[in-house]
Amino acid sequence: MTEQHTLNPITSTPQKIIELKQLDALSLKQLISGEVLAIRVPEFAHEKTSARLNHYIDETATLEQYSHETYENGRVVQHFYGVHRWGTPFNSTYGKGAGSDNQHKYYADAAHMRSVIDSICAPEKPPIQLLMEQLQDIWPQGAVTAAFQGKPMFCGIIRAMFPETAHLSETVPHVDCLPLSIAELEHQFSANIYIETPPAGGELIIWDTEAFAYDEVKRFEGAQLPEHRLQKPLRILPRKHELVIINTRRPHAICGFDSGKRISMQSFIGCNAGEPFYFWC
Ligand SMILES: O=C(O)CCC(=O)C(=O)O
Ligand SMILES: [Fe+2]
Repeated sequence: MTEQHTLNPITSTPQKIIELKQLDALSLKQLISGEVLAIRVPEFAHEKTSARLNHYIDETATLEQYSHETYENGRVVQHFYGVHRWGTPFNSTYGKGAGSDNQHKYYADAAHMRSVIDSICAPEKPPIQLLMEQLQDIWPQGAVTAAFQGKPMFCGIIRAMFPETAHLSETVPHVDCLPLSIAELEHQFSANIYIETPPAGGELIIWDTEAFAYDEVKRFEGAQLPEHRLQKPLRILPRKHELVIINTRRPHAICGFDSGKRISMQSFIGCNAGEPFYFWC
């Protein structure tokens, strides 16, 4: 991508990024309406849980490249933007038929990862599970593991970034949007719980522009996002153990860093009026 998206010093609009001790329904409504662009909950993950997960990721887990999909001439094209992953993401099934090996692997890995992550975090709950339970308490329709194809999906993939490749994400603002053919969602959010953060850098940038509609997501597939939608970047420097929720149909990007690691447990969260929040990744 070109220099034009290189991130400048950021103008801040503090009231659009809110920080809470605990999630509440009003803040979620503001996120859904677009009044608020990000919710931050510091100290969301238990210190011990982050330590246990980090230890396992260092010693045992096999990391792979996490790619981001675009569609070019109707074909799914996967790009590597410097994010590694532990766990199999749903976008690995895109462009593969029903019953494909990729689909079998996705659901098999989802079940496997659930039990591995549960046992690493025990006796605590995995942070993404804690989030789902809090939403069950505070949101009228609660929150569920998505099963858009009839089987429970994966929630809580591990995303890991390292100094050597982290910068690849910086100049490539992206939006994440589940294909309409899988489920029609009014809104798509992501929750990242940062279990390791670098000493400096690694900011999450979210642009203050309308969330992209389905037809806009389609129009800009495989292309640069339009410059006029990349005018007002807001910067979030994630803290260790913090939860950050954003609308992933707004352009966002991650800044590079020179040392340390940046690791989060992530899930997408789908939202339709009158329905529970749907978790998947
Ligand atoms: O790592 C982050 O801070 C954001 C990750 C991201 O792009 C997403 O959750 O959609
Ligand atoms: Fe994203």
